[in-house]
Amino acid sequence: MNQRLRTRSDWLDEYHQGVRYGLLGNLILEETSPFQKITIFESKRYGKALLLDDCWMTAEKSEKCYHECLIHPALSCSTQIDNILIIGGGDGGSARECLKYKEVKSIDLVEIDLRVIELSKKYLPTIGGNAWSDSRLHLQIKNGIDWVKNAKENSYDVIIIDGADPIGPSKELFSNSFLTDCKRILKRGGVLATQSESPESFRQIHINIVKVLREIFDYADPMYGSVSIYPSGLWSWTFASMGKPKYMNPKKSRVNEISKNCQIWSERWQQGAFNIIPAFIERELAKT
Ligand code: SPD
Repeated sequence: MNQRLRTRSDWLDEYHQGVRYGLLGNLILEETSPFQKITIFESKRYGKALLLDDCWMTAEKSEKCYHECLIHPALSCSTQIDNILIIGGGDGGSARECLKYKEVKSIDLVEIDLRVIELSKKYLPTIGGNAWSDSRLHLQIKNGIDWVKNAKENSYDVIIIDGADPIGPSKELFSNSFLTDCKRILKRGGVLATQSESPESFRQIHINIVKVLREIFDYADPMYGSVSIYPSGLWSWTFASMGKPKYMNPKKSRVNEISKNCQIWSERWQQGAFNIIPAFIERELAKT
């Protein structure tokens, strides 16, 4: 029998600008929370996966390509890493990566949608792993925009923004006002890290967020890597800091502490990932 035809009905696709990005597998669950549509899908290639509003968020066997890249340039480089704020990140992967560092004393994980946490714990338990039971992790089921607005000045050493694409509840996470509040609550010497979409399939959004961060912070630079389940496969994370580009120089002791436990991230990988900025993006960012 023709294998391609036989399995056709089991494809789940994210549609974006006339292109579809799909995985073969079985639908496990679909529900609508007060905030968004949530889907759990068991894919043959990458294991169980989470989609929000029909967009791929994470999958058991590809999540490290995303979470390691978002977390380690910030945590290996920030002056201190005692107090961390994660906005979003309800699947637990970002918290798990932060908790690899003994220096981390406390993480506030502010997730707007409790169902994302509940379903991630139930269907994707390997992504959060031991983070869910680590006493350093404090779950706050709240709106991240309000949390940042109300937080005291200089309250966090590192801020991680692990949101979805800028539609639905994540739209504000790309705004000037939210990111200005983030700067206010970030300690000097600290690093802000955000997922910043694809320079190919979300080109203008990508350019805009780097420009906005450069207006607010003294330094902001995008870093590039591959997340095969996301539109185009080419993804970016952007890091920002004051005084100097703190995120460029990992501390040796922290590199030694975590690098054996990483699949993608290493000091060498990080250096290359900042340097592979596409030429047209560099030119766009240079324009005022
Ligand atoms: N297009 C997908 C962008 C999603 C970024 N966040 C994923 C959440 C993983 N913790």
